[in-house]
This record gives sequence, C-alpha cells and structure tokens, in this order.
Amino acid sequence: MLISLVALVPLIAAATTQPSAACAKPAVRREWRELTAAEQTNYIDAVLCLKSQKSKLPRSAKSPSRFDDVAYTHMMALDVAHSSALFLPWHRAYLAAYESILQSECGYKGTLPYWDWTVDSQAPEKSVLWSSKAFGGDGDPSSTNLCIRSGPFKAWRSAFARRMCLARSFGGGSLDSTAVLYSPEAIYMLLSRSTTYDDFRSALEEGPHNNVHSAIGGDMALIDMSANDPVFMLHHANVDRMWALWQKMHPALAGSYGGDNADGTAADAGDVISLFNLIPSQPKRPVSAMLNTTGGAPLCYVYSNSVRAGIGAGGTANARRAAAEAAGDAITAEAARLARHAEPYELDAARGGAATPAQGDRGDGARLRCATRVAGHIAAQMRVGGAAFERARAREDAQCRFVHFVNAQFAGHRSHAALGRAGRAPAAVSAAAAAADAAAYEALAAAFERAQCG
Ligand SMILES: [Cu+2]
Repeated sequence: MLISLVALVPLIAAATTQPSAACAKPAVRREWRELTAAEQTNYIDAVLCLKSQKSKLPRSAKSPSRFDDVAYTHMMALDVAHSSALFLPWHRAYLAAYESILQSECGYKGTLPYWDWTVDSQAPEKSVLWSSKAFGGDGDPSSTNLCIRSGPFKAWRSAFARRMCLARSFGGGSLDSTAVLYSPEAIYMLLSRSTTYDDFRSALEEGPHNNVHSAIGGDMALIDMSANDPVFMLHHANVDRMWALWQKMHPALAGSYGGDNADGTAADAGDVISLFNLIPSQPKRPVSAMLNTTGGAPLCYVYSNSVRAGIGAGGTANARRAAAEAAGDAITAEAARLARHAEPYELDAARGGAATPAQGDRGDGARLRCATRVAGHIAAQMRVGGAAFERARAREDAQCRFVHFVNAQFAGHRSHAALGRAGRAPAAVSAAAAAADAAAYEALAAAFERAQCG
C-alpha cells in the first residue's frame, strides 16, 4: 500500500491533466461555495431564464420550456444511461450540453458549478444549498405532493414525467431529515480501491450517487423526475468530478471503459451517445469523446479542488497525525473487531454506541457517521436490483465498517466533514492541501485493510 500512497499523492496534487492541443485553456468548474454571491445569482438567473425560454424540441414532445427539454432528455435516457456502463459518459455529455445551453441561450458567463456533498455529508439538510437565495429547502411535509416552500424555484411546475410542483423530502421520504451522505474518507476509499472502470462505475452509481438522490427525496429520488430539480445538475457535476478524480488517480485506467450496456451487449468506447436532439445542431458523439474532460470537442474543462470548512485549522496537522498513527502498528483489538464486524449498521446497539454516532445524531461534532443505505424501493426504481443490489449492500456495509474503524482507531482524526467545523466559513482547497488530505486518507484506508486481514 505504501507504493500506491507514493504514487497517488503527486497525481492528486496536480491541478490539471495535460490538456490536448484542442483544449489549451480548460474552463474550471467550481464548487457552489467558491462562487461569489453575484456569481451564484447569475447561475440561478440563467436557470430561471431557461425555464422561460421556448422549447426547441419537436411539438410531439409537448415540452413547455427549454429547461423542460433538458428534463425530457433525461427521461428519454432512463434505460440506456443508468445501471450500465454508459452511466458516466452519458451524464458527462448531458452536463456539457446543459452548460452550453445556459451559456449560448441564456447568456450565462460562468461554468457549471458542482455540489461537493462530502462537505455536507454529516448533516446534509443544513447545507447552504438549501438557502432561499440558492435552491430552496425541503418539501412541505403537510402537502401530499411535498412541494418545496422557498427559494427561486418555489413556483416551478415539472412537465416530465408528470406535471406537478417541484418536490423534495429530506431523509429519503421519512421526513425526519436524518440522512447521511458519504464522507471524504469513504469517497477516497472508493476512488483509490476501484481498479476497473466497471467496478468504479457501479460503486459510484449504486453507492454515493443513489445515496444523494435518495437523501434529497421528492423529484430527486424518482429516476424519471430527478432532472426537474435544478440541484440535479450540481449533484451530477460532482459525480462527474469523481470520475475525473478517479481517472487522474489511476492514469493507466484513465481512458478505460467497459462492462455491459443496458441491453446486455458489451460496452465499447465506439458506442454512440444520444441526447435525443437536445441541441439539434450538435453531432452525436461516441463514448471515446467523453473519456477526457480536456480532450476538446466538446469537452474542455477541469474541476477545482473544492472547499472545506475551517481550512488551515486542521488539514495538515490532521494528515500528519493520521499518517503517524497508521505508521505504528497500534491497531487496537476493538478497531480490528469493528473492521470485521458482520453487521456494521447495527453496531451501535451492540457496543453501546461508543465509537460512531447514530445517523440521526446532529450533536457529535467530532466523529463521522455511516452513510445512509439506499432504501430497497428507491434502489429498484434506480434500476438497481438482484445481484447489483446485493453488491451495493455489501459495499455500503464495508463503508460503514471503515467509518467505525476510523472512529475507533483514530480518535484524534478530525474529518473536514466533522460537524464541529460546520460553523466556519468555507474556503477553497489548494493543490497542496488536497495532496495532504489524500495522504491522510490513504493512511486510514491502509490501516483499515491491515486490520481486516489481521
Ligand atoms: Cu441520470
């Protein structure tokens, strides 16, 4: 594991991969909190503009607006672009089209922002995204349709797949706002330990991707409605960013593609992506054109290193502490037991709640919670069933065991997502800080793997 640590750090630290000649100056997609208030308003205004523009689809689509054209396109791609190899390249093409429509049809000058939900993972319902100046908050639990009550999209009506208000239901339908998203530590584990395209795609799609859809609930939890919520694009930009990070972390795999298509045929980089004429003048492109965000035509962008709360107060010292602790062989019996525990989500009751806060806990400012499981009925309509569902459950369990292990073994570890940091102003992460984080996460991941073998 030491070899991979040495190999990973400089790769993560590099701010960009080498752009091709066709993409000399990549645009930078930034985290929502990196935008100034004026830039955030410009983005929201551009989305509102799209909803007021006329549809460009054939009349037969019955789309009320240009924004609805975009939602329609996602609805048309349900079966080809989910639970299949095409998931990542299709959504990459879709986001690029959406970004270019905002720019060319609504005069938007910026790039598509992303939502780094790892930052809000420990209490997603408290994210700044839900402010009435941003995307508005939770749905109204007293209304049967769970319509949102605040923000610029309050009056929105969705057209596809059904005509109704914009709905949310934090906590995945339970209305108790207790969902937990994937921590930065768990995401590092997923990125660094997925060693084929298909393994990575399925782990990301069935795990964190579905977890966020489920946690927001309402439209977002319904595969045929999800693109009606403007927050969909920021979530998917982060999913796309995870793919770019994985490609950067594993250079030998960066151009790799494979697995199965939705129809059971073997996926191939020559497969053609259809956006159903969302941009009529745009040619259909193959998957191979989506494998590099700086490949040019139509992709020419990179992602920033995101934000964190309380920067400067812990990052580097934290990294040093975790690396030092992992270097010693001090794997306690309790941590080793946690690492092998058969029922990670029921651990609290078994050992008196010593190491890991319950998912509904919002008081513990130091430790991490396990990410919420995706409920069976939500996974099913996200097209995850059968063996894929069993695989997703096993990965959720492994993620939760890792969280228990970090809490038990590294009591001094203060995650950037820890709630105790939540009050601090968010600040952009430098390449050096991102590299230090990666070193700390690698130490945790390696220690976890040692304990599992012990
Ligand atoms: Cu989708």
